[in-house]
Amino acid sequence: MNGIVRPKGYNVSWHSNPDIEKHHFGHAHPMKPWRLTLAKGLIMSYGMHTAMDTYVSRMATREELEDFHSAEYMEYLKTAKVALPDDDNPKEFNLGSSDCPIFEGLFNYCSMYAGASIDAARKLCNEEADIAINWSGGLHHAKKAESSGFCYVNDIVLAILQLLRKHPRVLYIDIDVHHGDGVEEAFWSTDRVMTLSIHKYDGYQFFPGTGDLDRTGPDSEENPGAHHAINVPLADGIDDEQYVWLFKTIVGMCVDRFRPTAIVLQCGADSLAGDRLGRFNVQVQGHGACVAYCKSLNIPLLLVGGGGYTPRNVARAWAHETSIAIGCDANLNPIIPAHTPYRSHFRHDTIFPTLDQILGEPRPNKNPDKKIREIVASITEQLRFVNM
Ligand code: TV7
Ligand code: CA
Ligand code: ZN
Repeated sequence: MNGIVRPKGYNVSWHSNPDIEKHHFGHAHPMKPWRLTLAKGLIMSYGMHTAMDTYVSRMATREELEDFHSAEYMEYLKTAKVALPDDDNPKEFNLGSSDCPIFEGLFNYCSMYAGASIDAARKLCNEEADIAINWSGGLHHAKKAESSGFCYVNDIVLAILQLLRKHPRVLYIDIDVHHGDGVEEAFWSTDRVMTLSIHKYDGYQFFPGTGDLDRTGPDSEENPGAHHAINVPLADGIDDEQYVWLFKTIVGMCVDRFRPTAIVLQCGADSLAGDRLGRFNVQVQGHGACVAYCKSLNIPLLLVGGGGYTPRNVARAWAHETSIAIGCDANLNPIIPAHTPYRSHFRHDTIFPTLDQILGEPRPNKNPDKKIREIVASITEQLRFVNM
């Protein structure tokens, strides 16, 4: 068929649950769990599932959720009554805003995507997988006792806590267009997790408004977390060439200095060109090159999803990245198989839609090369203080 062969001596585990995809945030809300159905359809129509260990994920238990979240917040999340969002009366724990509405089945939705990330992390811990994938996870804004930016439970923090049971050092990398503030905050005071987020930053307006270059960790040198937060603030329109160069350069330096024994990569697809909320001009190729680079490091790797608000592009990116994980990307026919479910969603002005060609007006690039080099210089300086 498409030359999908299970890689020898290399295991990729894929964690998903069709029940997650059925939840709705509300009519106009940009977060559409249904994009996962579209991605899964693409992955399966290429036959990629035959090259992975596939698991239908279970719900995280209350105890597991409370490894990070407060019991009061989890109780409220479980019992909150569905109501129309009201921004003027933000409820307890920031629940019930238009960003974080209380919808039907909310607690089950959260438990399921968290369960999938926890399971995926455990596969890496017991060495049953070299790469573990949960495209329904990556919800990086959730705090200990607060929902934020479409995120209620922080599955990434929960997965990293699992990894830390076995791994001395975990590198967290976040290529979502938004700043990974929840994960950064959770591990702010430890030197066992280094967090690196690349994001759009304009000082105040673009959500969540944090992630400036000089936010590198606690100010006190006595605090082990000092220098272990890395932020790459960018302007609109960054292209593949700049983005991939930055990614490889900075991740390469982090790995050299920090020597992580596990890596978690949040693959938020809202950094792609044409995203409804994003501002960048990254292509499926460039986004995927970040995944390929992490794989090439030969360190246990957890891939999670995240943002992504133009569903056909999200599905393309995550299907392409699944093919990179199992190593069949070079043999894949770029033309989307005729039997792909919802194939018409991928068709625009072409009869034969492809996996890599995404639709989206290029945005003017506001990132001068000089600025990109200055960011690298600043992070090089920061990493001199990290000595493992
Ligand atoms: C990880 N941007 C999450 C990214 C979270 C971004 C925001 C919206 C938005 C919400 C809607 C909606 C929207 C077209 C876009 C300050 C506000 C401004 C709500 C209208 N349309 C991730 C969160 C961000 C909800 N929030 O990183 C219902 O855009 O900027 C804000 C906050 C207050 C609330 N209003 C937006 O990608 C998964 N929200 C339509 C309907
Ligand atoms: Ca990011
Ligand atoms: Zn995002």
